[in-house]
Amino acid sequence: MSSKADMLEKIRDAVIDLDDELLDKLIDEGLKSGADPLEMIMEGMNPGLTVIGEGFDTGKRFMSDLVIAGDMLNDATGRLRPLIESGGKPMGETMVIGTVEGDVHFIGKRIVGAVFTASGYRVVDIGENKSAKEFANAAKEHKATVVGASAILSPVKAYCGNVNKALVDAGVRDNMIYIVGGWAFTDEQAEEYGADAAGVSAIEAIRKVKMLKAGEMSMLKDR
Ligand code: B12
Repeated sequence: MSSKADMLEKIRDAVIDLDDELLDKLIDEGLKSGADPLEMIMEGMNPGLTVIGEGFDTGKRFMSDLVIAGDMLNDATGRLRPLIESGGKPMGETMVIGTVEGDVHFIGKRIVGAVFTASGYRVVDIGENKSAKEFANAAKEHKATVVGASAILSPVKAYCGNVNKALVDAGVRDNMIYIVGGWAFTDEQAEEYGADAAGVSAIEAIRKVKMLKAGEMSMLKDR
């Protein structure tokens, strides 16, 4: 394989062509050549998904393409996740993460979980289509210091406000960082929904949580 950029482009094209066998082969080759698993996902597969998503928006792609792309990505990221997670030294804190009510996307959320595992968190993934109460119950049960709500679809992003309210009502909101994220989530929306920060990628999520903990970013005051 000639270069990293070349490899990432081939991965992107395999996703665009919905060619799962080729994607598998490219992942093997990438791993053999020492490529970073997270980079293969974020800079290879993700740009391919954007092309598929845009095609779906403009009527050139169908629901079946989203389903196939989702299955392919689920398999590929399932293979890579253990490699991303490895090496994390447990530091005694728990993150609870889930996808909010009305939304079933989970691939990105699982990558966020893997990155937090790699940073030493015990990650409790409560699943998809979860109510605000389920987030609050899990946060309380597991004494979470970080709660992450994934909201990929635009119409469900406001539901993150319900999660914040449930965390406040359960009396656990003051002792944690509440971070929201997903496709095209903005910091302004995060603030409006009572979250301390928004992350549009797994890397941004862990970076912002570390900054909030270190006091390099301020927590939301009016929860
Ligand atoms: C695969 C896919 C699906 C699969 C999901 C498979 C699965 N189980 O996850 C299926 C087929 C089920 C699906 C269904 C639908 N989908 Co869809 N889907 C996609 C697609 C192609 C890829 C999503 C993905 O996995 N991306 C890869 C991961 C790695 O990226 P990510 O999800 O963005 O996650 C990263 C960040 O967002 C962030 N992040 C994610 N979660 C969290 C959480 C926290 C706490 C933080 C901090 C950060 C964070 O970090 C992640 C890693 O870096 C996207 C297009 C795209 N470009 O993303 C459309 C897309 C998300 N889908 C879309 C739509 C419209 C739908 C449907 C409504 C279609 C329909 N008409 O039925 C349904 C909704 C079903 C539902 N109720 O949820 C739209 C959303 C548009 C919008 N403005 O809301 C998109 C953008 C496509 C498009 N351009 O039109 N979809």
